[in-house]
Amino acid sequence: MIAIDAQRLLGRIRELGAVGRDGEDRLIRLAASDTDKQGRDLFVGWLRQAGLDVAIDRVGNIFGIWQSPDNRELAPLLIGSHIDTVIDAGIYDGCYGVLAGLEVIETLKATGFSPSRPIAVAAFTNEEGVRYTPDMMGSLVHAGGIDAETVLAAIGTDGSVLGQELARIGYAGDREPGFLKPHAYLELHIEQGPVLERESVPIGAVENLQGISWQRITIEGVANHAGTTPMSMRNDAGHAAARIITFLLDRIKASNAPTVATVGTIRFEPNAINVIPSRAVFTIDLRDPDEQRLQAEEAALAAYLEQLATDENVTISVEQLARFEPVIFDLRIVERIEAAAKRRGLGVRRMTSGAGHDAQMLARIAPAAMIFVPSTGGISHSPREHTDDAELVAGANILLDVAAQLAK
Ligand code: HGY
Ligand code: MN
Ligand code: MN
Repeated sequence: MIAIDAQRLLGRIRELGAVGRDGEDRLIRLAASDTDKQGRDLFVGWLRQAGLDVAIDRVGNIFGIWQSPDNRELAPLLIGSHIDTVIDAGIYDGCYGVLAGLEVIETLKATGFSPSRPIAVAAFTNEEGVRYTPDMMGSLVHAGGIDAETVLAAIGTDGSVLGQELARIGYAGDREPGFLKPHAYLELHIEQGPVLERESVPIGAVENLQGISWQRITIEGVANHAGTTPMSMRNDAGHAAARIITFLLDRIKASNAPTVATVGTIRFEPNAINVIPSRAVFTIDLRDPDEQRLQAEEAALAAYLEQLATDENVTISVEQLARFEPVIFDLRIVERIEAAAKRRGLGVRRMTSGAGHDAQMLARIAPAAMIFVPSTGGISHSPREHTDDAELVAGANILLDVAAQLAK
């Protein structure tokens, strides 16, 4: 059985993982930032070295395409993920799947494999959604779920405009988003959760992905003196925020459902020790594999906000930053992943993805599925993110096997 070049893949993961570190050695490559440019430039250099046709679309999605005169008319097999990161990230999230896609193409080329259709690897813009929302932005445009103009006008948490930033870093490409209509889509990714490691299973055949709801809550109160204002006379945006967060997280913790809720960002204004906050702004990340249950939790939160506004004498506004329903992946591809693992003597199990991925957007326009490999300690979105080399190589070989079948 052919196999990928393990040292080349592992070396590139580490080389890309060294790009975009700050003074405290934290890995930060937020979408369309200078450090994102550094990562993009490195990846495009590898695409060109591999002799692929490089195409960049108007929202900065990067494609490396292996095609020949006699197959370029056919819809390509697309393998992708992302190389933008969160703040203080690990080196595997997204990057592993993009570099493994390139590795698969280079391995197939080197072994004289002649695909019946083109094979392309993609690095999608702004999968993480940390600087600009929604997340999975570039793949959502590619899938026709949002138009390019809306995305290019997106305002970042730093007040920047995505389209201007892409132009500034040289990745406002000329191809029309969605120009590449995939025959099928594969994404290899670290699990970013505890399941595979806990069960000592090296390969996950991902059959579905949970629904995601991102909201920004803004609470308007009245600034006043912390010492002289009686508790009964306060319009305290800070206390209201604390009550909402406690309501939501206690409620989700008490439910026996797989629902998860996270408040990852919060700020007070004027943010002074002796001033009752006049404003509180925070985000809620709510997820559930069941759409009805996700809607029920959103409704329960909305009802609580309404009642709390009266209780605390504040005004509360909600902005929906992202909302994606759960996705079911293509069963035939899931079965190919399972069969490929068994052929290589690797344990495999079907599973749900807790994290969002570009695959959930590509699934709108092509048969798609994902392959997971274990995350040590189930940790991700952290510098402690880790997957053993042997597990990384095993996952890439499964990607190779399934890609070769789909491209035959
Ligand atoms: O938020 C997510 O699940 C993904 O990492 N963007
Ligand atoms: Mn990812
Ligand atoms: Mn991520």
